[in-house]
Amino acid sequence: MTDDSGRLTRDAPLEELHPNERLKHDSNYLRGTLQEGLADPITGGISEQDNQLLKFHGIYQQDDRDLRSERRHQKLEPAYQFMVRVRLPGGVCTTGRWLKLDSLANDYADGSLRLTTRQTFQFHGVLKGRLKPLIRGMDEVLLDTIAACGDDNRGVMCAANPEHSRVHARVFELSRRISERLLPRSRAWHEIWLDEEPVSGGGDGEQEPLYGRTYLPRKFKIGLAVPPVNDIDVHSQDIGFIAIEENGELAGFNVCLGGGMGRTDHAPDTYPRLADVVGFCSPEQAEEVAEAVVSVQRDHGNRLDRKRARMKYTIEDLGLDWFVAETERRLGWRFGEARPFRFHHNGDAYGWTRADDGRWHYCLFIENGRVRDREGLPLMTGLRKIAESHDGEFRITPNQNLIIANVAEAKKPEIDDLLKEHRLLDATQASPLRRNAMACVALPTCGLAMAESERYLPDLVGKLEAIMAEAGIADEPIVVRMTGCPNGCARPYLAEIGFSGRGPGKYDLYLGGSFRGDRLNKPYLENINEDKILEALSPILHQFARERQSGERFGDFVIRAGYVPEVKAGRDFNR
Ligand code: SRM
Ligand code: SF4
Repeated sequence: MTDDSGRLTRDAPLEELHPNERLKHDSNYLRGTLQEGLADPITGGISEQDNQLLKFHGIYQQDDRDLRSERRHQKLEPAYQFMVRVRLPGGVCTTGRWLKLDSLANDYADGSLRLTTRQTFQFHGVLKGRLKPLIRGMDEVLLDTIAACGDDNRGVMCAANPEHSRVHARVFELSRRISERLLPRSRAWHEIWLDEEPVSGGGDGEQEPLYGRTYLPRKFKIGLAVPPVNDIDVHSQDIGFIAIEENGELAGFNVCLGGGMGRTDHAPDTYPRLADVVGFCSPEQAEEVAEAVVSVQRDHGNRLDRKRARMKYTIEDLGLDWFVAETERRLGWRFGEARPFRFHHNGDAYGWTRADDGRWHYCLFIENGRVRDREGLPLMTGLRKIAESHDGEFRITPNQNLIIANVAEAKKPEIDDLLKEHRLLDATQASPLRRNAMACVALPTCGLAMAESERYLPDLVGKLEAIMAEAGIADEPIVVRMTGCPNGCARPYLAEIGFSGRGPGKYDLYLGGSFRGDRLNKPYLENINEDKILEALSPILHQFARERQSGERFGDFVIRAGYVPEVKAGRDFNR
C-alpha cells in the first residue's frame, strides 16, 4: 500500500519492503529463534537474523576486531562477544545500582563500564553464556535493556544540568514517563532473559498497541533539554523538547522535530539534519506529543531503504508542514507558538555546582566515558568507594561524564577526600580542549568502525593542545568530536572540529559547528592522516589566536574567515 505521496507504507506487502520488515513481522513479537540461538553450544555467536532481533533486547553481537585476522588465519570463528546497553532514562542511576553494575562488569564483562553519549552504560566483551546472568543481575536492581537498541524508541535523554533542581526534577520525571510509555509491550525480554516461561511459542494474544508487529522503520530518539545548557544536543534528536522556564516553574516545552546525525560516505542523499522548532506544548501534553509523532513516523517512514528510514528523511521527503499538520491532526489540537529560549553551550559544568535547593553536584570528567582502573588513575575503584559512601545518585551526562549528584553540604568534605585520594580531581583539571572532546567507541568492539576513535582521540588532542599552547590559546574551550565511521555516534557533525573515520588512520575533517550545538559543521578535508590533520589545523588555530574578535568561538571564526560556509540546512551539508 502507498500513502498520498506514493510512499510504501507499513501496510504494503512485506516482500516489497526491506527484509528486516519481514523479520520483525515474523518474529512473534521479538522472540524469533533467539532462545535456541543463545543455547547453541557449537558456536560463541548467533545467526544474523537472531542478531537483528537481539538489538531490540539492547544487545549487539560483536567480535574482538583486534583478534579478527589472527583468528581467520587460524581458521577459527571470530572471537564473538556481545555489547549490552542498559536502559537508563535521563541517565540517573542510584549509587546502589552503580555498585551492582560495577560488580557485573567485573564478573561477566571486560571489567570496564562505558558511559555513552546517550547517558547510559554499556558492557563490552560479554560472552554468550554470560549474557543471561548479567541481565538477571541487572534485573535484581530493577534495571533492564529493553529497547536500548532496535527499531523503537531508544533511551530518552534528559539535561543533566544540576543548577535548576526543581525544573530538572520535573523534566527528568517526564523523560522516565516517555520512556515507559513508548516501551514495547512484548513479554519476550522477560521470557528469554528471566525465564518467565513460554518463549518461542509465546506471544499468543499479545499486542503492540503502538508499534504493531513491524515496530518502527528505524531507531527513534527523544531528548529533553533545559536551557541555557544544551548538553543533550537537542537538535540532534528525532524529537527534542526544550524546557521553557517561567518564574522558576516549568511552563512547557518548545517541540523540535527531525534531527539526526547518521550519514553514509558517497551517498549524498544521506546527511545530518538539525531538528526544527515547530511549536509549544504544555508539560502535560508532552507524552502524547511524543506518541503522536512516533505514530506518524511509524506509518510514513521509509520501510524500503534503511539508510533513509530515519524520521529526518520522512520530514525532508514529505515536508515539515505536512508532518506537523499530520501530528496535530492525530493529537486533535495545534501546537502553540514557540517561546523564546537561548542556549549558551552544549558541554558540562565540571567540578562542584550548588543547585537552587542547596544540594551539591560534582561533575567528573571521564575521558570518552570509559570507566576502568588505569595506572595512576584508579577511576573505577574511586567511583566504587564514592558510591559506597554516598547514598544518593550518579548522573551520566550526554558528554560521557558523570555527576555525583545531590550531595548534602555536610557530606561534601568526605566526597572531596575520596576524589583526592583516587586522583579523580586531576582528570577534571584537564585542558578545556580535552574536557570538550568526545569520541565514540569504535575499535576494537564496533563492527562498523573504519578507524580508531576512543583509543586515538586522547593522543590527537594532546597534539592539538601543544599547537594551541604555542598559539597562546591553551585555555580556549573548543568542541572536538571524533567517530570511527560516518554514523555519528559522538554527534561529530555538531562539533567545532569534527572527525569521522574513513580507513585505518584516515579521517574526514569537519569545521564550523557552534559551541551551543545549534549549527551543523561542514566537510573541510577528506580522508587525511594525522600529519595532514595537524598541518591543516595548525595555521587555522594560529590565525584564530591572532584575529579572533572578542568572545568569538572557534566554530564561528572558521566561517567568518571563509574556511567553510555556514550550513543552514542538513541537505546542504554535502554540497
Ligand atoms: Fe551509535 C550504531 C555506539 C550514540 C548513530 N552505535 C552503533 C553501534 C551499535 C554499531 C552497530 O550498529 O553495530 C555502536 C556500538 C559500538 C560499541 O562497540 O559499543 C554504537 N552509539 C554508540 C555509543 C555507545 C557511542 C558512544 O561512544 O557513546 C552511543 C550509545 C548511545 C546510547 O546509549 O543509546 C551511540 N549513535 C549514537 C548517536 C548519538 C545520539 O544518539 O545522541 C548517534 C547519532 C544520532 C542519530 O541517531 O542520528 C548514533 N549508531 C548511530 C548509527 C547511524 C544511524 C543513522 O541514522 O544512520 C548507527 C548505525 C545504524 O544504526 O545503522 C549506530
Ligand atoms: Fe561505531 Fe561508527 Fe558509532 Fe563509532 S560512529 S561507535 S565507529 S558505528
